[in-house]
Amino acid sequence: MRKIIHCDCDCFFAAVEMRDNPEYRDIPLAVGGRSDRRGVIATCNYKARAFGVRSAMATAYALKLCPTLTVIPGQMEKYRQVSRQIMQIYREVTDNIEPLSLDEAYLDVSDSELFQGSATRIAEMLRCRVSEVTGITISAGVAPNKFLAKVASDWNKPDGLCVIRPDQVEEFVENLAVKKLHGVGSKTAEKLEVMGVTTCADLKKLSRVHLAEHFGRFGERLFELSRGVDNRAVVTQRVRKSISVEHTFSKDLKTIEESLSHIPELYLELQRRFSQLPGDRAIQGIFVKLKFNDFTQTTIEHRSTVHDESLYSGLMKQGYQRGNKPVRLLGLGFRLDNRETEALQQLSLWP
Ligand code: TTP
Ligand code: MG
Ligand code: MG
Repeated sequence: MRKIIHCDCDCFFAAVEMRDNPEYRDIPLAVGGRSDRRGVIATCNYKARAFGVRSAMATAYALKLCPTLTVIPGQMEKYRQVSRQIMQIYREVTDNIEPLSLDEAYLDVSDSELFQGSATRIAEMLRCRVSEVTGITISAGVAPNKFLAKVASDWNKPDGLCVIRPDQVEEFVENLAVKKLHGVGSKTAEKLEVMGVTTCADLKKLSRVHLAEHFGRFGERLFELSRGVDNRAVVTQRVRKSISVEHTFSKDLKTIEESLSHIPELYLELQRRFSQLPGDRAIQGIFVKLKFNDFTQTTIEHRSTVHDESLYSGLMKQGYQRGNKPVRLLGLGFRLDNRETEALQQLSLWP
């Protein structure tokens, strides 16, 4: 049983600006691009959120929702520096850290002896330390796995803590909306809703087979997540899982023959990139990606430890049939076999 903490800063870019400029603290504030340049909001403080302003929203629209919103440009270098400072505080607790972005990280504290191994108290200590040292508040989630820790850190935001103990997992997950599940975007959520599924309790009623029929490989994942199961480890250094080459064509490719004719050049480039990977990497599969002119996309994979150009034609034909429309983007790739790399990494022999 793991003990995972997920930490995430509250309205990170805006929080740094509010810390450094007291006049911003009590007004709706956003960091983002200018409305007259079709800019978007990177983030905003919680005062602005009360008006409905959100990340990735057009600044012009945000100003409609909140006419008194102050929008300022970002200072990435400063945010990076604060981020480094925060990650350093996490590192005082454990080396088992997986940063996900500038403002968030997973920590695996399963083996920590701090506070007699209480992950809850470690999380509280981290929240205090970060706020004292950097003047930024973070929210933390404590749970037996990554997926739940991440959901939990969002639960009592801002400046909050949420702990999901192993004996609370079942009840917590049953009441959880499926759109909170890792990997479930708006499309999957809609599809599930049509199937009558909005909570994990609903999802749990569907069989493995049924889920696989509707969602392919992701069905298995849904089966597990809806039961609160997530066996992903905290990965300290990222290991490359795949390598690929993609090209968007200036004119859509109208026929399958036209798509097939681009395999040789893409394959050559893929091989070149593969040969530049550090170490001696084995492959465990190959894949083709197609994006059609309506921006739908599909990926076709084939498990294989060998690769040659001809294997890609078959995959591309299959992929093309799924859409049967002009193609705007083609990609070829290898799935890499990471077992050896991961073993080396555990021995710290990998760079
Ligand atoms: P988030 O952690 O997603 O958001 P946040 O920290 O601003 O707010 P919350 O309290 O909900 O965690 O992202 C961290 C930073 O990344 C955010 O401050 C700005 C940047 N960012 C963007 O630039 N564009 C985006 O669309 C998002 C989501 C974030
Ligand atoms: Mg954040
Ligand atoms: Mg974040």
